[in-house]
Amino acid sequence: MSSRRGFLRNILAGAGAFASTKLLSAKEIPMPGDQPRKNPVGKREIHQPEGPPPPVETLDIPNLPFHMDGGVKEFHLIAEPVKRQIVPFKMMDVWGYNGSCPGPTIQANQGDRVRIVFENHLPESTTVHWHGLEIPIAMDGLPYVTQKPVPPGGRFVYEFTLHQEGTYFYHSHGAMQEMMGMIGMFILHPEKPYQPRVDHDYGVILQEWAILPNNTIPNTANMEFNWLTFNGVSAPATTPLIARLGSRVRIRIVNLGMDHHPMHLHGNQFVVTGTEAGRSPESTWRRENTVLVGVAQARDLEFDAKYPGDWMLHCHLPHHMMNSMSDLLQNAAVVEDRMIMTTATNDSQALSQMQTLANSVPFQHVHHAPIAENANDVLGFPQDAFMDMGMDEAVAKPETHGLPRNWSANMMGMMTLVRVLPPEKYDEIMDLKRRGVIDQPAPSEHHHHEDHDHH
Ligand SMILES: [Cu+2]
Repeated sequence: MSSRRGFLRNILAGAGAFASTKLLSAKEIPMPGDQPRKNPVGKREIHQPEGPPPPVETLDIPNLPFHMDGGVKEFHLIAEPVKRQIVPFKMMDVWGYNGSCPGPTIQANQGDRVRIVFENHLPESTTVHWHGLEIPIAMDGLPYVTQKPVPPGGRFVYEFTLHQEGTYFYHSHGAMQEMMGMIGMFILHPEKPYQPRVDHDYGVILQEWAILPNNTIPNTANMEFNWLTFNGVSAPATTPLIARLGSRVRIRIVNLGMDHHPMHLHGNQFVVTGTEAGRSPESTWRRENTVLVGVAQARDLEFDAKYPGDWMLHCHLPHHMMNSMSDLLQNAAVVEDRMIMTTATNDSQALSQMQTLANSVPFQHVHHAPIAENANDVLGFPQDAFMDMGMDEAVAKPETHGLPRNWSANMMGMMTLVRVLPPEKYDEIMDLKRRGVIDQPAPSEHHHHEDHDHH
């Protein structure tokens, strides 16, 4: 397999000129909650026993704005096709709501009367189902049974009173539309604040996609998922969850896909304080560090952030800790001993494809993870050496400020970091966020190869 190492080297060394593209907007999203924050996040006292609970942050996903119409909170929700960049080198054509996939997060309070004016900008009929909400049957969003499907260009007004609290979600009730991405979080803040109070409240939606190489449209009937996302992006494009040292953190995780995900947090124990049915009694809380989030379920985790560090939060299924390499595995030299079906390509076609990819994304060198001289003589090589591709610059944002060089190289699929930061470092990142500054990591110690640059 003499071509293997050369192929690998070409992939990994092919660092194109760095294009300073801003891939994901890191700007702060205005919160729809009624209660404005009394203090800027960075100045908030640690672990306040009193005061309004923080709003939920679904990183990489906006909130759905509302306005008051008399006593009713009115939201406008539009189903439509969406382009979603999963990682710097992969774009998806999916369906979602209001330009976002997953759809924007709806936040309301227990006791609110809400009206969701829904418009369908899809080329086919759809409805919206409110998962777990106890509402009148006419509002349930089940096509033909509780309402007529909303035709393309049509609209339907959902209106109901929210008497529950907890982590819920909305989604299309068409199975294939679900797999095209049509889900969003629906947070119901409790009338009586949960105890103990948390300082950070994050939301994460788990999804999976089957996208063939050279394609951008998910195959919604396929069972081989090659892209696994948190809030519509895969690591290393996932935005780290920032927590101030000494704070209490809640993470709400929702799963809508074909697989269950054992979600694991490094270095900390948490308790599961809620499910898709709302808050659980404290007597049921037990210490865990891995929680299985089944399809259609929600799990709220809480823990005290008492250990400083960048702790990984990830799905522990190995195949969900990868980004699709099938796009890259079209080279017979790499593929011949693996059961991976690909389109027919010869070595030079595959290499030129790889070069295009390498030139479009500032992959970094992997000199930090060297391979043995005799690597090609070892059966099974390459495994992770094939996968590690750093792209710190391409995914840089305020929340990645200060991470070690090449942190992104081993981040793939359903992974993110929970960064428990001492107050000064925490404040620094909050300040970068407020000012909308995209932090650029320190330049690599290694030079970039220029010989494969654009011509
Ligand atoms: Cu998983």
